[in-house]
Amino acid sequence: MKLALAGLPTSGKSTLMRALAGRRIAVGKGSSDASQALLSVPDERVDKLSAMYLPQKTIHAQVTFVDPAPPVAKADDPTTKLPPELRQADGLVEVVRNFDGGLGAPDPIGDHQSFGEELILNDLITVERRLERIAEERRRGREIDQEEISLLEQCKEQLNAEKPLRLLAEVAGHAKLRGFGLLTAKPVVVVANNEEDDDQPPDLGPEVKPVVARAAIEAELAELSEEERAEFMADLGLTQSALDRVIAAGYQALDAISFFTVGEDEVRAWTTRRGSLAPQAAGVIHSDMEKGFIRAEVMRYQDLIELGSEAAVKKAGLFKLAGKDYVVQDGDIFHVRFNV
Ligand SMILES: Nc1nc2c(ncn2[C@@H]2O[C@H](COP(=O)(O)OP(=O)(O)OP(=O)(O)O)[C@@H](O)[C@H]2O)c(=O)[nH]1
Ligand SMILES: [Mg+2]
Repeated sequence: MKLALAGLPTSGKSTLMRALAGRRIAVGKGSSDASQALLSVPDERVDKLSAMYLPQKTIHAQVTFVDPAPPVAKADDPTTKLPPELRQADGLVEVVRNFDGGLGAPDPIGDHQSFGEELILNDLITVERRLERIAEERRRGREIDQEEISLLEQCKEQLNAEKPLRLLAEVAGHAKLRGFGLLTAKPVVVVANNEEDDDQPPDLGPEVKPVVARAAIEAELAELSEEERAEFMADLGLTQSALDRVIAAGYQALDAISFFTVGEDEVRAWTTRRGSLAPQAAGVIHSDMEKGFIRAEVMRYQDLIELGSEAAVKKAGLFKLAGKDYVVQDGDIFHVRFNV
């Protein structure tokens, strides 16, 4: 799963990225690329499972953050104002400037609104271009897809009313539109990049609850040793880095769920799309598990914590056998039975 940093120029995306990069899980190719980082998603459930099983390895869910390079905008094409990477992302993390930093008094609500308008305009152009192409195909006597036209028209109406497509989830999430990467259909988390001495969330309108971060401080923290960091944080009166909240909020916004595998060797969180069936989820662990899927034995995280052990969950009759049609739930603990 991939989250792209977005927002107006100089809102602090690259500064936040530098801070996040300090947390990257180093794995192979691209792990030193400053504009991308694979990160561990903080999840108390994983920590509790780990305390119960005392495994050799504990692995949290993972999410990639990218900071696309600022695009070279062409005057005659408004869609070039936004980096193309935003379309490919599963979700957006919109960074809003709420510091002066010599850039002028911040206007977070104004910036948030104008960025929203930019996204809407971008989608409107995508939709209109597609409709024009279909009209062209019709003129040439080609067969056209009425359903796609109807979906696009509904999108157009929504966008013309200056509303994001995520409020029209069934239309925007339709398989026929998925390939367009419509920006306002994507889940979004707003990060307010605050002045160093300010921990209050700015007012961004009634529907937006921003995560407050101070990117400049976080980026400085990221460069310190463990010891220096503790000292610096104490000086600033900080008990926790805001990065945990940024990562967790971004992950939670995605249309994804976490399920777990547990054992003495490893406790691990995995990510799958909401609505995934058991074999698909098993396939996230290993493709052989999907191919040779027989069934999964499933416990609910909550049951395990409340009853204290796997044996107690079994005894209470809360251990389920999940077949190929089982829809995986967030917090399921899985033992997959498969053959190869
Ligand atoms: N005071 C202060 N300055 C910041 C903060 N975050 C970023 N800056 C400064 O603001 C300027 C822009 O920050 P960047 O991180 O480059 O912003 P950006 O969003 O990546 O900008 P573009 O990539 O050009 O769109 C830089 O001079 C940063 O040092 C912050 O939290 N506080
Ligand atoms: Mg930048």
